[in-house]
Amino acid sequence: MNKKALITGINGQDGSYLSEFLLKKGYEVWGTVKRNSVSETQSSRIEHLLKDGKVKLEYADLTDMSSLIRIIQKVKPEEIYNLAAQSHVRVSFDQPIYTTNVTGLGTLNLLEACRMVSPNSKIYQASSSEMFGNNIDDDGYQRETTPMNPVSPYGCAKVFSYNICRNYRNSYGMKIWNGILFNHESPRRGTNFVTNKVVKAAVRIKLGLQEKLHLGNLDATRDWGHAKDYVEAMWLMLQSTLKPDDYVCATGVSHSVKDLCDYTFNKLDLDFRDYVVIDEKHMRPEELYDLKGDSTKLRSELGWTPKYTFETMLDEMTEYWLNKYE
Ligand code: NAP
Ligand code: F7E
Repeated sequence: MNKKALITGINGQDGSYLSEFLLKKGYEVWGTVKRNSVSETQSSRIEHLLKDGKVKLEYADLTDMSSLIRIIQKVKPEEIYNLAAQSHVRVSFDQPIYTTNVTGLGTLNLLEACRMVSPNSKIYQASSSEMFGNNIDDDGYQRETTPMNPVSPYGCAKVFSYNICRNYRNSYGMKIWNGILFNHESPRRGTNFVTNKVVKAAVRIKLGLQEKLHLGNLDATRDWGHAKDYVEAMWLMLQSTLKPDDYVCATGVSHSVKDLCDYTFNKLDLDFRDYVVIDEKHMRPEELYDLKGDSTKLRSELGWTPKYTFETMLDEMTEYWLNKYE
C-alpha cells in the first residue's frame, strides 16, 4: 500500500513542489485548499497534478478545526505537512489578528485534530527563520540554538506554532518535526515577495512592458535557497529514524536585496539604479535586517544538500518570466 500524505496549503509555492516530490516517491497525496470565489485560483499552482486524480483535494481552513478533523479522519495520513499560513511578513502588520489566527492558532487546531483522530501521524511544521528576528550568533549565523526574538506579527505567530509543536511532542509523544526554513524561492513564488517581484519586473522592463520598480529596504540581507531543495528537507525530516527534532534548513550564504537587483538586472544587460525607486510603502514598521542560516545539523544527521545556488535559482526564475512574456 502506498503511504498517504496530507498537505495543508497544497496550492502554495511549497505545497506544489512537495506534491510533485511525493508523487514521484509513490505517495498518495491529499491536500487542503481554501475556498476562493475564483475557483481556478484555489488550485492554480497544482492544476497539472489534478488530471487523472493524481492529487486529491478537500476544502479545509486552519481556522476551522472541524474541517481538519473531517479530512484527517477520512484520510488517516501517515504524514502531515502543515504548510498553510498567512505567510507574508509585511501583510502581517496590516492583518495581525488574522495572521495570528491562521499562522499561530491554526497550527494548534491541526495538532488537536490530529491528537483526537490520528495521533500516530508524523507531522511537519513549517517553522521559519523569521522567528529569530535580529538575533545573530557571534559567528554571524542563526541555528537551532539561537534565541528567538521575532520582529513581526507573522514571526510571533510562527514562534507560538513552533513552541506548541514542541509542547505536544513532549507532552503527548506526538511525532512532530519543526523545519526552521530560511527564505526559499522559485518561479512559483508569489510576486509580492521580493525575489519574484524583482525578477518579474526586470524582465518586463527589459521587454518594454514596465518603466520602474518600487521597492522598500535594499540593505536587508537574506539566505535565499530554492523551494525544490527545501521540500526535500521537509520529507527527509519525516523519514528520520532519530527522535523527532527541530532542524534549520538554509544555504549558509546570504545576499542583500541590492545584490539581488544587481545580479538580476545585470543578467539582462540593465543597471538596476536606472529603474529602482525607493518607496516607503514597502518598508516594514520593524525590519529583520540580516539572515544567514547554519544547517549543519540537517546536513550531518539527515544528509541534506541543496542543488541550487542563489545564481542558478535566479537564472531559472528569469528564464521562466522571459518564456512567459515572449
Ligand atoms: P504560500 O505560497 O503563501 O502558501 C501558503 C498556503 O497556505 C496557500 O496555499 C494558502 O492558500 C494557504 N492558506 C492561507 N491561509 C489559510 C488558511 N486559513 N487555511 C488553510 N490554508 C491557508 O507559502 P509557501 O512559501 O509555500 O510557504 C509554505 C509554508 O512555509 C508557510 O507556512 C510559510 O509561512 C512557511 N515558510 C515559508 C518560507 C519561504 O521562504 N517560502 C520560509 C519559512 C517558512 P491561498 O493561496 O488560497 O491563500
Ligand atoms: O522580503 C525586503 C524586505 O517579503 C525579503 C516569507 O516567505 O521568508 C519570507 O519573508 C526582504 C525584506 O520575504 C521589498 O523588507 C525590499 O527585508 O521577500 P520578502 P521575508 O519577509 O523575508 C521568511 C523566511 C518567511 O517565513 C516568510 O513566510 O526584502 N524588501 N523591498 C521587500 N520585500 C517585499 N516583499 N517587497 C518589496 O518591495
